[in-house]
Amino acid sequence: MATQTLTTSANPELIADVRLGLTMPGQKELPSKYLYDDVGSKLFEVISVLPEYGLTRADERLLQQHSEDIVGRLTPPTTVAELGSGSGKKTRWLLEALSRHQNISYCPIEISRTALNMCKRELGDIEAVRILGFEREYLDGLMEVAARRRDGEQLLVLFLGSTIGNFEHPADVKFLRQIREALVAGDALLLGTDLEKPIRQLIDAYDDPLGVTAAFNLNLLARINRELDADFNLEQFEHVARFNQDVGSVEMHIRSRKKQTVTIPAADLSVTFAEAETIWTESSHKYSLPEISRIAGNAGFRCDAQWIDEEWPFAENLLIAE
Ligand code: AVJ
Repeated sequence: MATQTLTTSANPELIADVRLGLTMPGQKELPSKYLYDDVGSKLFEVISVLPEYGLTRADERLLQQHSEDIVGRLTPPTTVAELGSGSGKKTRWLLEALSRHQNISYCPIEISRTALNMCKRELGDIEAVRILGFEREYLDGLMEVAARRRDGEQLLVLFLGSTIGNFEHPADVKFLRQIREALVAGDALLLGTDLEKPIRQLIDAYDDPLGVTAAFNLNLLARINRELDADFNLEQFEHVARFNQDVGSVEMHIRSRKKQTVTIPAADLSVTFAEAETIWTESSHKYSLPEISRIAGNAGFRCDAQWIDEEWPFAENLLIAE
């Protein structure tokens, strides 16, 4: 017989965001950051090796091929701060290139302790790199790293994997500006951005035939069941990926297969869904090259150099704070 474990200390921020998002008049929504609990993070790792999803491999290829070039444009001594440590795999190339020229500190900033530990294990063997993890929200962590900076030291902020694309415009510019405010002129931001590509290819990438992305998306409901004791019946919801032409983003939604009511006791909430009504769970923006220069400029950076993957259009952008 299945047993249910009730969580005694539910995350108050999750509760507040669930209440806000599921009682919105019109389009219901949930913040995409909640896709990444332990299950979701593992599912994303699987997504990143699917043949249909080329984004992560493009990011890794660019960093592997161009790390020396990228590092050559910096002005040492450099301290590296990474927003979202990920698995640490693609950061290795950069850290190895940097550490051929200098001793460096690497400060991964990550709200998940599991991810932080994984990254320390993955990168802990590189000589001349000192790892200092921050279990913080991105901007809080970045401000702390910036506060510890020594005179004459340059900060290199890594924001890879096109996570910037998950910020709905103009929130992307706002976030870049907040990064800029933590920096001083001459500091650098290496920003990974997924680029425009044919819609068919994008839909395959976000609605893969194995159903991994569907599981990744629906895990958000499973998580709310686990953590807030809700009773979402996952069989009565389905994953949807669509391209929103107006904004140039792939959107993930969760669609209710029928009219139904769900209760979420820890949020003291009961929510009714109409048949085919959706919860919007993520946008993933696909950038054009002029757009990248524009948002960088609006946030107080100039684009110093750009490396582009031809196989899966993706750009690494080296932005310098002005
Ligand atoms: C983590 C930002 C790279 O927007 O493509 C993958 C997450 N969502 N499949 C993206 C994601 C659905 C993702 N990034």
